[in-house]
Amino acid sequence: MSNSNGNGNIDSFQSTNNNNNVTILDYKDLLKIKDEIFLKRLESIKDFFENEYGHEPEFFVKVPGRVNIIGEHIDYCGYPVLPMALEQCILLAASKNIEGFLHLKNSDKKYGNYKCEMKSVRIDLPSSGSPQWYNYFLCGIKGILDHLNNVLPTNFGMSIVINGNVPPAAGLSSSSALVSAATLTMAFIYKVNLNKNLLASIAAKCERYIGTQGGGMDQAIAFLAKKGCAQFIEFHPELNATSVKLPDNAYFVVANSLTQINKAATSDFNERVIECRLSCRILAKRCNFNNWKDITKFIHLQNLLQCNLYELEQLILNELTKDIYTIDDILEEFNISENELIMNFLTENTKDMKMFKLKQRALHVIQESIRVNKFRNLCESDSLSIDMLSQLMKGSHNSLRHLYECSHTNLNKLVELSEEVGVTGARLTGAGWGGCIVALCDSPEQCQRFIQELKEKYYSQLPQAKNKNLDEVIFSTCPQSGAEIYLC
Ligand code: ADP
Ligand code: NG1
Repeated sequence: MSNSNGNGNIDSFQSTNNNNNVTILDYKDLLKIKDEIFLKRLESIKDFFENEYGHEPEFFVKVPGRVNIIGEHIDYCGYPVLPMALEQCILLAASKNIEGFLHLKNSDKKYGNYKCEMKSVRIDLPSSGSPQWYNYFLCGIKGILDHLNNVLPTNFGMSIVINGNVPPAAGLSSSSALVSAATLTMAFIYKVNLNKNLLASIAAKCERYIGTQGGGMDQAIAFLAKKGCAQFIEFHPELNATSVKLPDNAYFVVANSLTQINKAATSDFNERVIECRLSCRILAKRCNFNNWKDITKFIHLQNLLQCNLYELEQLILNELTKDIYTIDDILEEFNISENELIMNFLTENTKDMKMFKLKQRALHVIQESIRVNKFRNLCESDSLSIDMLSQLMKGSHNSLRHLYECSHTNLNKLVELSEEVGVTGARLTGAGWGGCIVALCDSPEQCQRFIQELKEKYYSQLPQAKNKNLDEVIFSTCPQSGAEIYLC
């Protein structure tokens, strides 16, 4: 059982890549540094690729999923978050082709083949339900095409095989791992600068083609993760990741509630983003900023006000007094027409919103940001205890449950069971409304006991858990490295 720094499984390899570019390794070097399971997985993708396309791939791309330790639903408000990369990742094998086609094949048959001309890549989203899986890949392609102003060499195509083991739609960022893998593959083939910050920003922007207004945490950790450390990721004034060493006696467990939720299939995620933007604009207007319409992120407002998070919290309590804001309240507040509200303030899938819980959402964002700062400071202090970190994680879950209303009965059940068996630091991770919790244990023994208890008390009662390999559903984890390229 590895602790939060991954000790016990440290590989001696040190990347020679000392700039901020994605690491590129020779396939043969991997034999020295990766474990057998990983190498077997690569071999089988290579075989699959050769069977499908009749030749070897030119390179592989690896992009990890992530678990967010603390700092939920605040990245799109501009505030820092604290995730770490998982071992579970998207792996793909790729080569150029000269027919000008994009061929996508997935080793998991539930994701059917896809083919299109590279010059006519289009993301067609359904009017309801989840997007087709390949659209996430197309987002990455469009991201690089946008970056290159759509200049594409003629007869340029790509043949790809994808293999992923990040549990999908579970808050562990399988979608961003896929989008980021596509972005990196395109960037590598097109000889775009492989700067990690640049690629993370492109991937964050282009994933919004899928319809959700994410904040960039997932793509940032996908590229900027470092083995052995969590990352404190800031988005302002620019994207920046600082390694945070987690305590030696911290052991993180991820437990999947097995309630799946595809963010792009419902309006819940975007509704929260909209509520945050509206709260921010109301506060900006009340503080007499003429450009209030453009002030949509709390961090921007905070910088303009030159205040601290506690002062911003007080401003919210003073100004956003209603529990529920109606459309009429918003129109009156901004002195705009309903048409302008729909056109300029709402998104396609939030245009029918009738009620807005502005105070609750704003309070969550500011209080969660305070918790992130406390968590990071504790990790760097001598007076740290696992209990103090646990209290912050518990506070985060309660806020997500009651103020942000993005939890789920099964997530709450997992958190309550955790507490019952003595693990107080447990919270939903990722977007919520289903998916996983992350829990903090203080020893390998507690970790093992905890996993066992949840197997008995939660999974044994859950119909969805039947016939599942529970080791993939509940597991301990420690920080892994970010995106890499392996040359064949
Ligand atoms: P998450 O929280 O995991 O990012 P999302 O709902 O945003 O969840 O995205 C999940 C979607 O990403 C899946 O429904 C599927 O379309 C796509 N996806 C994830 N993993 C894979 C994979 N291995 N192969 C193909 N598509 C995948
Ligand atoms: P996941 O858990 O991958 O659905 C989403 C957003 C993040 C962040 C979290 C909540 C995307 C791609 N990801 O993550 O940016 O806002 O929710 O903290 O939209």
